[in-house]
This record gives sequence, structure tokens and C-alpha cells, in this order.
Amino acid sequence: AVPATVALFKRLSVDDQLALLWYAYTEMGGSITPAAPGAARLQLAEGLLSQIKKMSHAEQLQVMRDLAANRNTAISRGYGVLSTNTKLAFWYELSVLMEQGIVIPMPPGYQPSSDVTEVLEAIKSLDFGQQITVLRNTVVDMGVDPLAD
Ligand code: 45D
Repeated sequence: AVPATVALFKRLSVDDQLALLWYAYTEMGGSITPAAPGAARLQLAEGLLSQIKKMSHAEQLQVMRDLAANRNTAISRGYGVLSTNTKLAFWYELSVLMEQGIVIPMPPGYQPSSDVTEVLEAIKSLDFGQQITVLRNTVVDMGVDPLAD
């Protein structure tokens, strides 16, 4: 069930991938907060996050689209060297910053596409551990590995 769900995610458009992560966060947010000693891991992502915080909302959205689309940018390369859990912690922190209005929020009244709803339902049908595995497998392949050729 996990590989099938990850495959569904990877078939989503870039914007749908971002929307899916957002809804996964809003559904799981409560349960991952206590599990996120990601705070420690976030130090490794702090440089990237502080650069993103200084950007305009439009630039922030572009950075996230570039990550999901594996576009080769400085931020994508910085992301690529993070460990998988730090990548998760990085996305988690972006969601928190979105809620605080520091990072571009979801457009008001945003309606997820049926593709997004389908993947979200697939994720919801998994147990918590499997949900984390799906998320790990989605964020691990974002960005660019600067050591790959
Ligand atoms: O205008 O360290 C659209 C554990 C449309 C433990 C948009 C863990 C157009 C160890 C593109 C939609 C494994 C539990 C706009 C950690 C438009 C450990 C914008 C786990 C504005 C860390 C969309 C952590 C945007 C976990 C901007 C499970 C969307 C973390 C942005 C999970 C979406 C984190 C974002 C999740 C989603 C984070 C930032 C699910 C982030 C999701």
C-alpha cells in the first residue's frame, strides 16, 4: 500500500504535490507535533529556512515549486544534502510558517483537485507509521542532490 500511494503522489502535478503536503500536514499536524524532535534536526535546515523567510511570498512559492520539480537552484541543492528526517522537518516548519503568515499561505477557499483528494484518502487509509513512510518517500526525492552527476 505504501509504494502504491507514493506512486500516486509522484504522478501529481507540482502544485498538486504542494497542496497534498499541505492537507497531509493539516490532517496530521496534531499527531506529528509531539513526534517532531525535528526541532534539533531543523538546525541543519536553518540556513535554508532563514533565506526563505526573507523572500516575498511569490518567491517562496517558486522555491517550493522548484523543490517539488527538482529544479537545480541553490535552495534545491541545499535541500538535497539534508537527511530524510530533516527534509520532513523542513517541510513541517514551512507549514508552521505558512500558518503564521511568514510563508505564503494557501489561497483562501482553495479547493483541492480530485487527484489530490484521491491521494489524501489513500494516505488516510494507512496507519500512522505507513503515513510517515509515504511522506518520507515523497520529500526524499525533492530538490537536487548536488553530489549526483
Ligand atoms: O497560489 O525528525 C498552491 C518523525 C496553489 C520523527 C499554492 C519526523 C497555488 C523524526 C500550489 C497549492 C519521523 C516523526 C499556492 C521527524 C497557490 C523526525 C501553495 C516526522 C499559494 C521530522 C501551496 C515529521 C503551498 C513529519 C505553499 C511526518 C504548499 C513531518 C506548501 C511532516 C505545503 C510534514 C507545505 C509535512 C507542506 C509537511 C509546506 C506533512 C508541508 C507539509
